[in-house]
Amino acid sequence: MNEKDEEVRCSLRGRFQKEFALKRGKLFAVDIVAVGDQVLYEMNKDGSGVIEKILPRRNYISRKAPKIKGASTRGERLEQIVAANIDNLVIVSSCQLPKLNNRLIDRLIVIGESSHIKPIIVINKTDLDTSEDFKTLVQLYQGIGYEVFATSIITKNGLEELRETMKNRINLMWGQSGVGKSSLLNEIYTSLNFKIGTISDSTSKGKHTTVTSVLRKVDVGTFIIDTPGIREIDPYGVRKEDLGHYFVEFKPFQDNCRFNTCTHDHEPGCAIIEAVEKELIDKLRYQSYLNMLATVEDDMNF
Ligand SMILES: Nc1nc2c(ncn2[C@@H]2O[C@H](COP(=O)(O)OP(=O)(O)O)[C@@H](O)[C@H]2O)c(=O)[nH]1
Ligand SMILES: [Mg+2]
Ligand SMILES: [Zn+2]
Repeated sequence: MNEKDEEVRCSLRGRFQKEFALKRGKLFAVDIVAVGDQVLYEMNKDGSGVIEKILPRRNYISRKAPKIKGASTRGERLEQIVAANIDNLVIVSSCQLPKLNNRLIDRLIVIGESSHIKPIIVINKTDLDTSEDFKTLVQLYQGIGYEVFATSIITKNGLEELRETMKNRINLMWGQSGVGKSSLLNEIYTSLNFKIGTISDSTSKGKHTTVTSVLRKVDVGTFIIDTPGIREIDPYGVRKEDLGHYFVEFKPFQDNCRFNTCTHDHEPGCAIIEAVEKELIDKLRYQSYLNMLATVEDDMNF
C-alpha cells in the first residue's frame, strides 16, 4: 500500500533476495519481505513495483520456520518472520470451543515481550461461560499489568473497549483457530468480511487451507493483521536464561536469587520459587514458565 492507500503489487529484485536472506550471517527461511514491512520501490511502466529496499524493522515477530523439504540446513530450524512493525499483539482466546488455555496465552505473551510488542489479552465467547470462570484469568492478567478484554460477539461485551485499544495502531491478531478472531474483527470493523469458520472446521485438524497473512487498513491509522495460516507458536531465539525476563511479574524478585544464572527451576535460594510459595507470583504462571523452560532446553537453546 502506498501513501495514497493504493495497493501496488511488487516483486523483489532478484539480487536482493540473497542479500536479505543472509543478513547478519543468519539464514532466513522464506518470505524475505514480511507483512508490515515498509519498503522503497520503483514503479514499472505497467503499474507494478519492484522492491529496492526494506526499511529497518522497529520490531518483528518470528517463529521457527517449518522444515523445508530438501533444504540443507544441517538440522537447524530457520527463522521465519511472521510480521513486522507491530504495535499490539492481540492474543485471542475463548472461554469454550476451544476452551480457555492459559499456557497458550502465556506462550504468546512471551513472544510479545521478547519481540518488544505490547501483548493485549482478549478472552472471547464469554457468553458460553455462565459460571464466569474466565474472571480468574482476567484478574490474573490485569494484576500483572496487562490490558484484558472479556468479549462476546453475542452480548457485544467488551467490543467497544477493544476497538478503542486497537485504534491508531497496527494490531496483529493471534490465537488458536476457532477462538473467534475473524468474528471479532467483522463485528468491530463492519467494513470487513472475514470468513468465519464453523465449529467443526476448527476442531477437525488438517482441514485448514494455508492462507497468507495480510495487513488491512480498517480505519484511519488503524491496521490489523489476521494470521489464519499460523498454528505453530514456538518462539524463535528465546534463550533459557532470558525466559524469566518475559514473565513481567518476576522482575521485582529475580535479582534476589542466590545464583545470577538461576533458572528458577530447582536452584537453592531462588527468590522466584519463594515468591510463588508466598503467593506473590501466581502458580499458574509459574507452571507455564516451567513448561516453557523445558521447551527452551530441548530445542530453543543455541
Ligand atoms: N458463542 C460464541 N461464538 C462465537 C463468538 N465469536 C466467535 N464465535 C464462533 O466461533 C466460531 C469460530 O469463529 P472464527 O471467527 O472463524 O474464529 P477464528 O478461527 O479465530 O477466526 C464461529 O462458529 C463463530 O460463530 C462468541 O463471542 N460467542
Ligand atoms: Mg479466522
Ligand atoms: Zn531463581
